[in-house]
Amino acid sequence: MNEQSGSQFFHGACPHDCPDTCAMVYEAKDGALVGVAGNKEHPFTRGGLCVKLKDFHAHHYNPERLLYPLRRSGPKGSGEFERIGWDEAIATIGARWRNIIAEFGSQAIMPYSYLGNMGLVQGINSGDPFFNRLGSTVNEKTFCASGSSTAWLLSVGPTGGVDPESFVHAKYIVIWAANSISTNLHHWPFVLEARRRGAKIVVIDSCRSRTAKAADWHIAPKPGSDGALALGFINAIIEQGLVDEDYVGKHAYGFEELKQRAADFTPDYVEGLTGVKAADIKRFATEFATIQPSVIRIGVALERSAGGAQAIRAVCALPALVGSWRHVGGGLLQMPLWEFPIDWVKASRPDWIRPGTRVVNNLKLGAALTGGMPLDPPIKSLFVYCTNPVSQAPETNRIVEGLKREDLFTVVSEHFLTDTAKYADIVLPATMAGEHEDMMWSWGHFYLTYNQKAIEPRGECKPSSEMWRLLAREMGFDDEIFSKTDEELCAAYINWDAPQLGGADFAHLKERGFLRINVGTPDERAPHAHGNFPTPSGKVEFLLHEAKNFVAPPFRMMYEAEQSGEPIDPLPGYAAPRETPQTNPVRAQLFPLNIISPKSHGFLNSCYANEPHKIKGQGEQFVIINPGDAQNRDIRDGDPVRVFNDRGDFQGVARVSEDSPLGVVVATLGYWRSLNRSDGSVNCISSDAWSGLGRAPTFSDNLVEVRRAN
Ligand SMILES: Nc1nc2c(c(=O)[nH]1)N[C@H]1C(S)=C(S)[C@@H](COP(=O)(O)OP(=O)(O)OC[C@H]3O[C@@H](n4cnc5c(=O)[nH]c(N)nc54)[C@H](O)[C@@H]3O)O[C@H]1N2
Ligand SMILES: Nc1nc2c(c(=O)[nH]1)N[C@H]1C(S)=C(S)[C@@H](COP(=O)(O)OP(=O)(O)OC[C@H]3O[C@@H](n4cnc5c(=O)[nH]c(N)nc54)[C@H](O)[C@@H]3O)O[C@H]1N2
Ligand code: SF4
Ligand SMILES: [Mo]
Repeated sequence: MNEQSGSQFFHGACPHDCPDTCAMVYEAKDGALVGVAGNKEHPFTRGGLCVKLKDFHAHHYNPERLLYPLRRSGPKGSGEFERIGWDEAIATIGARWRNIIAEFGSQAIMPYSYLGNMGLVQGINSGDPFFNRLGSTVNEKTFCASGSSTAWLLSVGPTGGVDPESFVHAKYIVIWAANSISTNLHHWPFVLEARRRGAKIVVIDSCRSRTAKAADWHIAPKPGSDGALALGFINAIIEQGLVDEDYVGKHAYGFEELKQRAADFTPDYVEGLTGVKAADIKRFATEFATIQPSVIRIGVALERSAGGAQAIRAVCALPALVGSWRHVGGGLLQMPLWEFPIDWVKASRPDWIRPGTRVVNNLKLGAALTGGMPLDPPIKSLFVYCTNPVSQAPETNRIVEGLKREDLFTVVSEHFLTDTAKYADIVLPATMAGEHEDMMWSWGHFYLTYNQKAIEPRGECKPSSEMWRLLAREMGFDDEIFSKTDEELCAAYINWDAPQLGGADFAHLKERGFLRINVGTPDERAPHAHGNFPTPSGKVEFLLHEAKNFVAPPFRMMYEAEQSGEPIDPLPGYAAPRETPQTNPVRAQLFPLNIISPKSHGFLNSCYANEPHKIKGQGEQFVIINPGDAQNRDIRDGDPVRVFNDRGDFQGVARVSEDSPLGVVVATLGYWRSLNRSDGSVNCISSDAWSGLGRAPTFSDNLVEVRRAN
């Protein structure tokens, strides 16, 4: 904290589920948060904040913010609540839970959380110790990156891969199913710096995103066809004699088997599956192999179809085949998180889970609440924190149906009365980042970031940590973790003795606000120049032995990989999407268009999507449709349209544009259904089916029809 002109300055860390995890500086004056800026000293985020967070201080004072605990006073979903005190709220929850436990057992209670706050102390897994101690159902969290993480761990092991800062050294940069300019903004300058030094930028995206428009080459495969495309690249690399045989011989396992698998995926055959021209497949193979260092940034959207993670396994083979890993800036970037010295066991207490406790996945919430899966006992209480499933989870209409159940006791901890919180019986007001202490890891760079409390909480908001302490006391838990201060928790969840910290301590982090973990500098890091893959064979594994499906940490429960799944394909491969005109012509007669629902530029998932100035910047819910598809349906630019399938519908405004290829519509994510034209948003049409590996979502694997709305 520094003082200057009556202001005090504090270290901040953006709490959101964003790979950038910006280091911020809070400015407080007379006890109020009056400003926020990026921390200029941070080598990755370099002082800039995105459009979503640039007025983050004002977000704390949003007039709609929840400031007091509430109890429902009208029908579920009506939004009618009365103010109560914390004591009463906690006592009410305790009384209801004791009754539920007596009648149904503790597994009738289910927590439900996600990365609305990524902090170790206040975020996604902050409630794990409490709920594991309680004996509740375990909530498996696979909204994002579980497919790519599973593929990554199977192929290359828990390595951080290429440092995103090392991209400046690359000469051929492939951004595959990521819209970096919107979703990974602070990585983009490193990509542009590489271009200044002569690099070519290739974006592989099913629509013409902002990032695709800024690239040197946009390759547009049909949604969910990426596995075929990657196998086509492998085929073309092998057939054109571009394999780095020395590297493959020494550091890859299963080349002959992969070669056989890829043999069928000739460029002509792949053109038919993906829509990408055979000549382009060959050209990409040549450029990727010969313009070194070549590097691939794997976007999360790559996993969002039936064959998502299988496709990522194929992508993971590419840099090894051509020896990209030999070079600084060459190879692959999924997420650096794997090298962070975090003590997930302390942070989540998996050892407290009673043997045989059931697991319910985030994506199946609708089914779980409405009898769509066998659950004995049924879920009688749901505790939602750091997530907004009515906007973000698939099969939303079923979730709403479940949340309306009179016998379900729902508690939601929130900043706002979201589309989910509206259905709560008890609402608990949570602090925002300027009001509490926290420790952030990152899935987009190699820095730990520390967030100081800059001001007292507004109203009666409390940090998650304090909420768990109060609930623990109510339920009679006196374990040590429930009496630690936030500062003690921040310190306890990091392995300070780990070599990645190079002797740095918490005091050092608190002083500077961020800390680079010790993984080699961006100008010298080439982690797999000589192999050293942290896999069972020590090599890149194209071929696996007896591998079982599993859900990768950290997103399952932040600590443990479940290995008990079904056997999987030992090789990377192409698993076709479930819902396309080619793979499901019967369904496509009713619903002929593929929809993709990427992130909105102006919202962070559903955060900020209730703020009028943010909605103004982002525009109301729109549906991008190709002129050919629009014409067939008599839809003109600006027309209100209804998008639907048998799972539900939502309305938006048509944007007729070539940015969507023929047969594909794009509607970005995050809009609140209560603020949309109709009571619906894009996840009303999304399937809750898992991708084949890692139980990832299939948001890019859905057929819909679009009609003009009146
Ligand atoms: N502005 C903003 N930034 C964010 C977020 C946000 O909501 N808003 N959310 C954060 C979170 S939680 C995450 S996970 C990341 C995600 O960030 P990204 O990985 O960038 O994910 P998306 O924006 O969903 O999709 C990226 C691109 O993939 C394309 N795409 C979709 N399906 C397919 C497909 O099957 N194949 C191919 N090749 N392309 C496809 C989309 O058209 C889109 O342009 O962003 C984070 N950053
Ligand atoms: N169709 C479609 N659906 C998708 C995706 C997609 O691309 N397409 N992307 C998926 C992905 S990648 C993700 S990560 C998920 C994200 O889904 P969510 O994690 O549900 O995303 P958010 O909208 O950020 O929800 C966070 C909520 O937590 C609240 N919150 C923030 N901080 C705190 C806190 O400290 N305490 C408490 N109690 N609450 C807090 C916010 O107010 C907000 O309402 O969505 C998934 N859904
Ligand atoms: S949302 Fe991402 S880019 Fe924006 S401030 Fe937070 S970490 Fe930085
Ligand atoms: Mo995500």
